[in-house]
Amino acid sequence: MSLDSSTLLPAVRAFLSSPKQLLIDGEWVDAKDGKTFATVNPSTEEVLVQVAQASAVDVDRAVAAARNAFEAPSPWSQFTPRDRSHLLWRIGDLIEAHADEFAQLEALDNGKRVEAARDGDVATAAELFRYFAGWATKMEGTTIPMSVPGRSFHAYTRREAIGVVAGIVPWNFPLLMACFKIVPAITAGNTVILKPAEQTPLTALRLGELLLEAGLPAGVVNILPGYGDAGAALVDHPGVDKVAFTGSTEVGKKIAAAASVNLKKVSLELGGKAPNIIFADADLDAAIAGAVLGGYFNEGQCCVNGSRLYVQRAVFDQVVDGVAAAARAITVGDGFEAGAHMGPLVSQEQFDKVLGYIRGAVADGAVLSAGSADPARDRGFFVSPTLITGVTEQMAVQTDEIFGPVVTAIPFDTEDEVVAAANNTVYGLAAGVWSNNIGTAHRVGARLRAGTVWLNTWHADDVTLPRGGFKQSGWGRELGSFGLDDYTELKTVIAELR
Ligand code: TXE
Repeated sequence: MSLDSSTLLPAVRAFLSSPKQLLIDGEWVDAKDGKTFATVNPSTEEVLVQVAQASAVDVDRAVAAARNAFEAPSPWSQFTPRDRSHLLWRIGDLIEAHADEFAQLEALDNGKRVEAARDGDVATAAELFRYFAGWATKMEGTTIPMSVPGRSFHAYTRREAIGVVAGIVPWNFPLLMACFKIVPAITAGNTVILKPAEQTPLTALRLGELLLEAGLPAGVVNILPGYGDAGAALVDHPGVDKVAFTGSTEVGKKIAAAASVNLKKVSLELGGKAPNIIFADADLDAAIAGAVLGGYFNEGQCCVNGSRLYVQRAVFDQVVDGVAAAARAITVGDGFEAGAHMGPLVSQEQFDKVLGYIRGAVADGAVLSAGSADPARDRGFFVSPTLITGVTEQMAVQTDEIFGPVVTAIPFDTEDEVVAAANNTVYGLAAGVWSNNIGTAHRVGARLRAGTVWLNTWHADDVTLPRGGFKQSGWGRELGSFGLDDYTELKTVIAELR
């Protein structure tokens, strides 16, 4: 089945044919200056729909709405933890009930396969609401003994909401990244202004409709589609208490610098260049399959993908042949196309960037063991899954985050040598080790400087697990029990018992 309008659910067609506006204070409104921008289907390069484009004045309106919604005696401030818990659960159910619709919108706007969106992004988004629904009633403090001779005290801690949170998200998992910011923030009682990526605003807007349908009070979540200038206006705004950002390390540094002016809280989930290490004693079939999944998942546009493959010399050729054969067997096609395994990259910009890196590697003398430096199709931003050998540690393809279906493979001899090479990067988001020797796997895993380490697996994940980066891959951790910490302030209360 390929894409024509009859493929689309009536609800998706209706959504696309209604105006796409900003969500501020529970109302759908145009941008103050009337500006809109086009969002494009990366499979066809056609404009899907025009979307209202937020600017700094809209940011002012949204921050005022979020502040009002936060401060007592607003309806949101009267929500008990149990009220928040029930609301979160209800939203999870609504997302699940509209899963096919979300999946089609994601396939249109981002390019990924409908099944991948439905079973991955959308299912996880629903689960995220349910997981955090449990935490809303469990944000407990502690009682702490004090020692002051001759006096008596009762001291305890409380975890309280920070206030107005700006969530700025990228385009690789549009709905899911929006939920990564919104869910822990509202679980803790904060209010939110979400800025979706300019490439993929649609599922966040549909989520906004469901949030209102579920009964979230006006102003608790505001949604401002727009470009980086709207994101920067949020970061600069004195009325924003915390910025939660996922995106490039380059923009993450700008955000950290700008937010330091009034010392907003900042959490950052940034780029990665994960090393995937295969020892000769590994289960090679599993390791090859893991290298393929780890390298090409989500069209390679995933910050924890294993883009640097290190293979012990004795099995290097065997692993390279296996990964190359699997890469060649991957067919590209639009997100609705039967039999296609991989969609296009998200945008012209990303397409040009990725092909540029492949061409650069070839010019530097590297070898394409699979894939191509040419577009995989005449139309749309399709890139063939590519495996590059003959690479040196100095080549740009080895040092930079490419964010496309590009994996490099380098042989190694010793454990010390490969650990040094794997850690020789500014990034530290994810890493992986394949070995049937339990000692090797855990020992090397402990030596790798990364926030997530997979042993004999890749992309195994759950909303219960914290994630985040060492080094220039970020600040803070998302999800799991740790995921709430970055959305709360810790207050210490000391009472003298007289
Ligand atoms: O990211 P940006 P881009 C990496 C990946 C990719 C590269 C560029 O390597 O090729 O970044 O992608 C908003 N103040 N990742 O250009 O610019 C922007 O509007 C505030 C890794 O799309 O970082 C969008 O909403 N906000 C990453 C969001 O930031 C600003 C996922 C991300 O955009 C801003 C995506 C500013 N000055 C890209 N400038 C990951 N960690 O998963 C832009 N934005």
